[in-house]
Amino acid sequence: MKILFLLFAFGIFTLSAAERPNILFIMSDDMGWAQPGFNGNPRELTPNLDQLAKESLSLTQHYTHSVCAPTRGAFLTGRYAFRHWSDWRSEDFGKPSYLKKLGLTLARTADGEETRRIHALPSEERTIAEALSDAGYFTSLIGKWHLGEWFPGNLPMGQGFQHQYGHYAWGIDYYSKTIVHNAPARFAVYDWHRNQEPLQEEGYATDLIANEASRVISEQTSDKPFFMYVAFNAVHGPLNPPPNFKGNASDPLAIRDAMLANLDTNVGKILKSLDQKGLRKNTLVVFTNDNGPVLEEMSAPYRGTKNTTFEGGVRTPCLVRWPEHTKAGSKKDGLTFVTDWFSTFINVAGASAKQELKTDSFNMSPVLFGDAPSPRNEIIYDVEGSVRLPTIRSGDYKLMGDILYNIKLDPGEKSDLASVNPDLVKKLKARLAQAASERSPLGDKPLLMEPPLPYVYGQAENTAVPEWLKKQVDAIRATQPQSWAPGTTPWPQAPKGANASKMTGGLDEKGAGAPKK
Ligand SMILES: [Ca+2]
Repeated sequence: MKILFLLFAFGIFTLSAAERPNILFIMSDDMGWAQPGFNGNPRELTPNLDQLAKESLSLTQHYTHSVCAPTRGAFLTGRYAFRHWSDWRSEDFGKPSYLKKLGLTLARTADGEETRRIHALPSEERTIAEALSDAGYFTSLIGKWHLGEWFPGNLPMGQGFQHQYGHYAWGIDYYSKTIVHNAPARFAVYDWHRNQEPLQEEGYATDLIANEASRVISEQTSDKPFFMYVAFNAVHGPLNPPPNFKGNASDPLAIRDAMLANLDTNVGKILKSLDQKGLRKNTLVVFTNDNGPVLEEMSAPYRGTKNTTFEGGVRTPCLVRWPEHTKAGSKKDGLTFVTDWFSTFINVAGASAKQELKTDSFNMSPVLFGDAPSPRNEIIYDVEGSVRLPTIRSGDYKLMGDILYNIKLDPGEKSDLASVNPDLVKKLKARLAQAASERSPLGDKPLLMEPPLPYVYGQAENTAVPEWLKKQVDAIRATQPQSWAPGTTPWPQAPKGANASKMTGGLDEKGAGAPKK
């Protein structure tokens, strides 16, 4: 009684876990609209996701930005990527073709070595992990971060996550846990961590991410609700076949299918661990993906790929399950954007919506858990100053650069209506220009990654590199190309125009593969 009184007196009384839902947000990487069975893939690669779809509300117009980092920054802050410059990825600041678009050149250390300027989600941003942490949630990030890989304030535990597991940068070799390069340096860097310490583990990244999520779920106690953000690296490249792969190892499509099936198995594993803990009823589960696929056929019936703002690049599968709140097997087609989870999670968690920074987030609870229509009528995907085409959705229309589509009547984006709707084009361009004017200055970017080629990401982690890690990274670097033809790089050039950088089935990042024993 006395303790209760004290808790009330200090205003720190929190609702029990039984009254506020746990939140499990699972995001896959580079999965196309057409890849899961519940969106029509006939090859039965995703039985667990298909089962989840049967139990969930499915959002058919859920959108994200068109690449990894912008979507992740928008999700965590409830703010469009351009507001915090997350429309530029950290690695872009080590690539001359990207830097040129900002009027910058490669930076050099005091010793004259070319290196990367540090770019990350600013620590001044209020993340959903910080908001939910303040509201008494246990917060964990398991998987990919991609919002800064160097300074502690830009790493997950500097941005509100109490537990961290996985990798910081854009991708990971699923076996060796290295990233293939640290642009402008062309050699591999180790990128696998638990609670921001280098972690030596054998196994396949997708399996390990699910194991960690299941373990953390199994350790939850009933006095505290949890927010778990599981960001799978699958099905992003490199094309590393999972351990049980029995297909043709020289067929990239067979490997992609196997990676998807493995992702599905692992989503099933996490959902099962919720059930085993008796947490299904009181857990809000969201499954979505960060951006379109690398191959256009995986976007069907939509046009475009990752890196484009065609529907195939930005319309993502989205399942929402909260028993007794969402209707199993139902669909809703109102506009939703990845930023909306910010206000929605704050609402269901009873967290504070107060903050100084402007959000671009709608609380979708009345839409998801009731009959309200979506309050969202507009999505700003990219504005001037981004590396991609300025693009806005407004009602049924979408303006991409100078091209105008009616998405409702022409979801496949075949008929450019710009010439017959000059007034609307003018109005939407003015809206985009106004939004772009709200972009904060980029700043001088004086902070550099030093050394230019660390052994491991995380500045603090790289100051005391364990021997096993050095040995492992040196062995991989010895297998990497030591020289490059002039003008060529191991990474793609900055995208240009509406079609950006189309890929074919065989082209993708090459990983180091399983460590040789
Ligand atoms: Ca991605």
